[in-house]
Amino acid sequence: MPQKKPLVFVTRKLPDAIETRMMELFDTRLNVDDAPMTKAELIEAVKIADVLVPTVTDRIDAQVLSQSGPNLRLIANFGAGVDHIDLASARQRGLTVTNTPDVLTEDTADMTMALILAVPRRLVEGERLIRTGDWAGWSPTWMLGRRIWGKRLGIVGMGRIGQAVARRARGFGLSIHYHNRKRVHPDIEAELEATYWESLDQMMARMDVISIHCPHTPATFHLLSARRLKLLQPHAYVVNTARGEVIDENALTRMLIRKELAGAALDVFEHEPAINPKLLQLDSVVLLPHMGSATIEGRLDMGEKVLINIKTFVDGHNPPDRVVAALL
Ligand code: 8YV
Repeated sequence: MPQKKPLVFVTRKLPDAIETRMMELFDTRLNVDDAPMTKAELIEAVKIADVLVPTVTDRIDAQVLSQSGPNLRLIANFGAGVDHIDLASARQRGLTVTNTPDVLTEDTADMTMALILAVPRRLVEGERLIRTGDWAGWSPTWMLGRRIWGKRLGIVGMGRIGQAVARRARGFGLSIHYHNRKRVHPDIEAELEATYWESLDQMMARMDVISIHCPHTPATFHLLSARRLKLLQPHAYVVNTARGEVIDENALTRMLIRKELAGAALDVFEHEPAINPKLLQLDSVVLLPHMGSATIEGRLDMGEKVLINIKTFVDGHNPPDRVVAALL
């Protein structure tokens, strides 16, 4: 007798190639219209699904999980960050949770590097001037930015993405400093000529650019609090391609308005897709709509990882990218 295929619910539109393979392998419910699912729709899905494939836009909280049916055993997240999933509840309910690490490291690091360059060199401001027809011609003292070469970059969170950013940044003449829960291996420190700061406060006070690369967890919520942001020097820049919740967005905005900071480049926000409207008025910020890992290649690789995680799990093996591992 052929085995019944597992029922897989995909919450958002994924690349066609991934969806097609998903349809071949599993009894799959797609969301081809790509409308974000409401809480009620998520609850309906977890009631009957064997596997849920959410993304960063789905809040899989304790309330949603409390309604899950007896079949739900795997949450195969499309994305590396899992802060939108209540992992404690998932663990309690004996669920396995997987994610898609590694494959978005280089793309996210590229975008971070672009942002590290964009604000000090006033890239977007300059482009806007051209489009509005406000460029009257070159002048030696007009549109001056700040030099990157020779400055200090403070990386908060020296995991895969932090290290990939450090490698790029060295090519641009930045010296690498970092704060991490754990000091990285001496070989990596040596390769990157990186200086470790056990005290984030101490590092913040000395850097020219701060870039965030830690996950959002209860421990890192508002890690860059109003108090910590005040430690930054007025010529410093803040870059965030990790999670908005790691920075107190309102405190950052206030400091930018008062010119207590030179600028910020943000790809993520505390209440996405809502943004503090005051940020939109500022020339000293570059704002992107959470597109750090948004490449066609990256999305296909992420989808492949999701497929492998589901397939290995339903075949009775440990999926490779376990964030929460239920005892099999
Ligand atoms: C993804 C991300 O686009 O993977 C992550 O954690 O932040 C993004 O790069 C998104 O999460 C997909 O769910």
